[in-house]
This record gives sequence, C-alpha cells and structure tokens, in this order.
Amino acid sequence: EPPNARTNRAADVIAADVMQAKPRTFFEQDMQLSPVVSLPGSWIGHSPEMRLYQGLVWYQREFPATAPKPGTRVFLRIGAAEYRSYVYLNGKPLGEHRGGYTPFAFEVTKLLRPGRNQITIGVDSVRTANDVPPPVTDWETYGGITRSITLVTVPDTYVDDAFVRLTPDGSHIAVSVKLEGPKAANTALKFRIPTLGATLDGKTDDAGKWEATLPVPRNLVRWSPENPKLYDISIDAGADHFADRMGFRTIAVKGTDILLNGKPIFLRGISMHEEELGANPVRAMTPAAARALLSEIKYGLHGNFVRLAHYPHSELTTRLADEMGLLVWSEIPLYWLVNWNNPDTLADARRILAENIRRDRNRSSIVLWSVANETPTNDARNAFLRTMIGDVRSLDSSRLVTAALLSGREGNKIMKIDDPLAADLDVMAINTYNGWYTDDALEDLASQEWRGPANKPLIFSEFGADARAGYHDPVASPHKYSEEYQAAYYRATLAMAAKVPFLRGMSPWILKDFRSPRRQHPLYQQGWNRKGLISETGEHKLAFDVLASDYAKREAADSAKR
Ligand code: ADA
Repeated sequence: EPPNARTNRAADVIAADVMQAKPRTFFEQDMQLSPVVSLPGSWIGHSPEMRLYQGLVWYQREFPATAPKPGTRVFLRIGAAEYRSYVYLNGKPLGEHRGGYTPFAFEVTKLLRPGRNQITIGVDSVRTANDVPPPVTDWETYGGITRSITLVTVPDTYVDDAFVRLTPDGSHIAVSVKLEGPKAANTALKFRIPTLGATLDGKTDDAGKWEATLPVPRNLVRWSPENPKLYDISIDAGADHFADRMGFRTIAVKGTDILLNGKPIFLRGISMHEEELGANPVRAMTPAAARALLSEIKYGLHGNFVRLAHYPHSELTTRLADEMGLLVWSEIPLYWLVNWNNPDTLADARRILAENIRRDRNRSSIVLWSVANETPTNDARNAFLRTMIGDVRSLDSSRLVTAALLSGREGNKIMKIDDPLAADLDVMAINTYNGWYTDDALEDLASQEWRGPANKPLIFSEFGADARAGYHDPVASPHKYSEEYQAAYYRATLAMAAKVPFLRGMSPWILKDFRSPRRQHPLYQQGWNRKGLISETGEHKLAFDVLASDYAKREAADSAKR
C-alpha cells in the first residue's frame, strides 16, 4: 500500500543521522568488519571491504518506545531502502518492499512493546531483469537504508491522504482528503490557512472522503521561482491534526508554451543525481548537501528548474526546492531496458509511481512527472508507458506529464521527434548527444533543424559531454574529455537550441560528476561519469560558465518582459 499523508507529519526519528545499526553479513567474521554503522547510508561507504558488495545485508538494533496510548495507532515508516527490504519488529515479520527510492510504512500498533524493541531489516541490493530499474543503469547502486526510519503516531481515525492545490483556472483551492479508521465516515473536518484567515468546513462521505474547493483568498501570493511564498496549512478531523507547508501556483500548456501562473516560462534547468560525494559514498542526502546542490543551480547557474534524475530523490530535496524556488521534474526509474512484457514489472512501476506522487503531490515546486528515460519504442513499451501516463493523470491532474525520449534523424541536418509516445505527453522531452556520441562536428550543430509534432512544448532533457576537470587543451579543435571541448560543445548545442522554435526548456546532463561503474576510461573516467559541470571535488569546469551566462541572459530577458 503506498505511503501517504500519515508519513508527512512530525514523527519520532528512530533511525536518522545518529542511528547505529548492526549489519550481519557473511563478511563480518571473515573480514572482521566493524559491526556498527551509521544510518541512513549505503554499506558501500561503510568500509573498504564493502565498497563493491552487492547482495543481502541484515541490519538490527534496539530502540526504546512507550506502548501506544489507547485510541492511537503507530506506523513504522522507512524513507527508502535499496532495493528489496524484509522488515521485522520484535521477531515478527511486518512485510516486504521493492524499489529503492520511495517510502513505505507498516502498522506496528499491536507489536510495539513498552521499553526495548528490536527492529530487523534485511536489504538486498541485487535487482533482476524484472525490476524497476532493471540491473543495468549508468549510476552506482547504493545498497542499504539510505533514508530515515521513523515511528509515526496517529489517532485511531486519521488523515490518510491529503492533496491540496489550486484548480487549473487558479480561481479556487481544491482540497481532497481521505480518512482511515473506525470513524472515517461522516466526520466533520476543517481546512485552514491561518496566515490568510482562510477556513473551509466539511464532512467526509460514507467512504471517508472529502472533496471541496475554497475561492482563492484575495491576499494569496502565488508561488514562483522569483517569489517562493509558502503557507502553513492544516486539516483537523476528529482527534487528528494534519499539517503541511506549501505554495500555490498553476502550471499548464497552451500551444507550444508552458504557462506558470498563466505566463509563458522557459525552464532554465540542469539534471542532477542524488549523491553524497567525497571519500565515503553513502548516498544519504543531508540538508546541507541538498542546499549546496540547489544553490549551485539557483545562484550559480541562474537556473529556475532541476531535473531530479532518474528516480525519486529525497523529500529533503523536493521540500527545499519549494523553499528556494526551483521548478522540479520528478521521475521514476523506468530506464533503458525494462521488461515491458512482464505484468509484475508493470505492477511494481505503477506502485512506485503512486508512492512518489502521494509523497510529493503537495510540493508546489514539482511541475512535471516523468514516466521514463531513454526507452526504445516498441508496442509493448508504448502500451506499458500509456498505462503509466494514465496513472499520473488520475493521481494528479494538476501537473504536466513528460518522458525523456530519443530522437530519430534524417542525414546530418534533420533531427526528428518521431517517438509515437510524444502524442500522449503534455511536454515532449528529448535526450540528445550530437557531437558527443555521434560524429557530428560541433560547428554543424547550429544548422541542425528539429522537426516534430510542433504543437506542444519541447524540452531538451539531456545533452552533455564528458570532461576531466583540470584537463585543458586550449587549441582550435580541442580533444574530447578536455574542459575546452565540453565548453565548445555547450556553446554549439546552446546555439542549436536557440533556433528550435518550440523549445521551452532544458536540463543538460549534468550538474556534478557522478559515480558509474560503467565509465572506466583509464585516463578520463575511472569509474565516474564526467559529464558534470562541477567535478566530484567541487571545481567548476569551463562549461559551467558557458551555461551560466546563457541562463543569465535568458533570466534578464524574462524579467524585462515581466
Ligand atoms: C543517457 C542517460 C543518462 C546518462 C547519459 C550519459 O542518456 O539518460 O543516465 O548516463 O546517457 O552520460 O551517457
């Protein structure tokens, strides 16, 4: 069952930055590993012996708790564990979960004991061809418990799901609530935005649901990257009090334009992976690391948009994007060679999508839900992804649907958007690497013409070139992998992009160099994908400034229009 609003509230952290857990692996005796590790974090950063380990690791620890008070229920919520998890409390199985990047929760009301409790979690990082994502990806697999574990206490009847947003015309605030528990049906509720003095009273139906709209208060300030205004909201229902902090904005497509709050916007973006860099690869995102990454985009690159590739990133990041004012592309890991014919793979993908959307659909920063990345077209794939697109629309019709597609081409001059899925999306997105993975000369890129169903907006969701930071080749035709080649590639691709009449945004590949076992060029890569504009140790490459000055010009032109 997808996690939901109950997981969004204040909770007792039982396994956050300070948790000490015991991994029990077959390595422990043989290799004399330290039996104690800090969570959240991947075991690949816990010790040199575990750096390359992929398989099953058991974690166990004790924690104190009080018995749940009468009339309350307690859930154990795991922020993310990669990839398969087997969860036990006090020796009793709670359940399993597949998927490395979304939260899941189990009710533990009856199992929790006053005093000492024992939690045991087995995490297996090995993925099969039926998994989402499948085994081969161009990023590191960070096995382990990579996000916090919390105990969430709620009343017997509680707000299980709450979705708050502006109606597409921007005239009303729409509220959808689902209560769970013995008193879910016909219960009075109150929605509030205290600083606006706005309240809305209602009552759930026989199924425990409430759908209502409230005319937009006159003093409401819309959320935007320039003014990321957030409001505290609350829902009181019986004994439960649900709170969140969010912004209000509309996002729509009209012809080839993307409209934010009714006005055309160009998405000045960049892609990023979720990775804690430095000596210890642990992946777990800290607030400081998330802020540092988003600051590079917002203040360094003059960006207003980030593509969180290729899987749901931490809630820290999406909440911070709300706060800092960055538009977000959120994605699920249907990546490269998925088993499109397997009904279990489809069921997993649909569940992971629902887990992601339910976690984050009150985040004003998120404007695009992406269902896939670089998946070659065929009938089974098209049918699979159409199901996913249908799911997005039924879970959240207030945002736009996209997917990163590949293009076709006719000779050297004409690039074609010919993926049939483009017709099903609100915003088309293309990953293009002409001049890097192809023989196109950089000086020819600007004369390449993009053709496609030009009746909707296009984003270049990726383009990029590897460069080893500090490798310089300041000649007329610089060598690939030099900072000069990457900078020239960016200049040429930006010149090409400027001529695409229906282009409404871009998220080049990628903000920072990231670990990828596939990338083993002995001189230039050494286990890293080097398409970052920033090296893993934080140095800006020359191309960073090329993109930053293009975005600064676009930003100035946009603000002059306003
Ligand atoms: C792909 C893929 C990315 C990235 C890139 C590259 O297009 O979408 O994950 O790895 O290639 O660097 O080649």
